[in-house]
Amino acid sequence: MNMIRINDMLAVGPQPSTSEVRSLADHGFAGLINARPDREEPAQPGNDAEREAAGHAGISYNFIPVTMATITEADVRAFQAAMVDAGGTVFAHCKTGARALTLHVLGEALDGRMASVEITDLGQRLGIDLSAASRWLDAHRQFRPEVSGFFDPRTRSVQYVVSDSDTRKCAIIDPVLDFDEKSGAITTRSADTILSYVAESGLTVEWILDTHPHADHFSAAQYLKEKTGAPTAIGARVIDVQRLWRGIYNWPELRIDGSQWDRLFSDGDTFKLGSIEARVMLSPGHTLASITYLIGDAAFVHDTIFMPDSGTARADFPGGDARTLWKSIQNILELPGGTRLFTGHDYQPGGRAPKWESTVGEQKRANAHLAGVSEEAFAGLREARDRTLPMPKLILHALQVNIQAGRLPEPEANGRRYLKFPLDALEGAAW
Ligand SMILES: N[C@@H](CCC(=O)N[C@@H](CS)C(=O)NCC(=O)O)C(=O)O
Ligand SMILES: [Fe+2]
Repeated sequence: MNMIRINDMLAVGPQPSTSEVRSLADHGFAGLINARPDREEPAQPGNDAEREAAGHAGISYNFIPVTMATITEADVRAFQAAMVDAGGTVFAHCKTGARALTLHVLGEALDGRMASVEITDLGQRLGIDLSAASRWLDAHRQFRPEVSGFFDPRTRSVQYVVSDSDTRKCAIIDPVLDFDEKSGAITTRSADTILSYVAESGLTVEWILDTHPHADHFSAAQYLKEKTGAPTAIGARVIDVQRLWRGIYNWPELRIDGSQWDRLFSDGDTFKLGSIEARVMLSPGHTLASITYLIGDAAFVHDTIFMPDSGTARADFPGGDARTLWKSIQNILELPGGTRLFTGHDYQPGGRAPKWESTVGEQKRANAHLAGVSEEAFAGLREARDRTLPMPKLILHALQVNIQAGRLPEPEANGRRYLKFPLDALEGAAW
């Protein structure tokens, strides 16, 4: 049989006959992958005949029909799963073997085991045209940013660095400025960890983004802007949040025009992260100003949806609303099923290790507050739960800093900075 051995686990080749499929086990194969759509040629045995012949030979069989122009990441992952499923050496074929090998090398590249140049070399060495794989990877990179999450155990916030591997440009999303409320001490440890990662990875910071004015921690946006020179941004409705909290803090001097940020994003606004297209979706409900950043296939949803076992964010802060949150979540769940969702907090239900990445598909299937739940039921559940939640311990500390883009209050004559709290201004006291 005509085949090319790629490694211990894989050989690829052109279309085998059904009798050749039957003999695969005798040649030491444990599985067959058919990557060829039916009816490409009249003489082709086709899926049913191959499945039957593989069954006869007692080897695993997987049908992953692809054309070079339409290979998706799901196809690549299915190919990897089929290799695991076989539990031994696999023969993968299409018409010539090129598509089968393309599926394999794309999986290797996605998992960081092969670089583009190694794919080209391999193709040349084997005389198989793998140029489609290189083109696929280029297009994929523009669609699929690298995302690193930095979990802050103190506030259980997740901060992100999202980067374009092509241009090495990155955005920092929702960075935390550390604050110890017991002593009033501030450090920049979390933000400095992010800066070290950025430097070690050879990245340039192009954006410092906040998804909303946080109620549980200080934003490190201003500190990072001073360190990197990159522009800061938040949702344009932050102006409404500023107006609301100017009243609560009795703070007439506060500018409520959003001018503390370099850019204010409205629903549907687009921008570039390196070569990757990014789009802003308005996602109010948790706060008036919440937005989702959709960067390639990665949506930074912050406090809308948490991990599926955690459900959703609360909607009872000033300006919050459960039904508005429901609508924002529905917009997010209308994104393609494979869209990666990166949440802003993980409260680690049951004490499990922190997690922050899911997909639209997983959330639709399994979110504890959403799967099989109507808007009515969600609003009831959310409002009932919110009545039981005490206010975040830093809400009064954090908002006065965060509605100023993470600027601390100006020092007084003695050089010290002071926060100011209203008494009896918020509901939700937990005695
Ligand atoms: N115990 C935390 C609560 C923080 C909190 O309320 N987090 C918001 C997001 S900013 C939330 O949605 N929490 C959901 C929940 O606690 O179930 C604190 O005091 O900081
Ligand atoms: Fe929040």
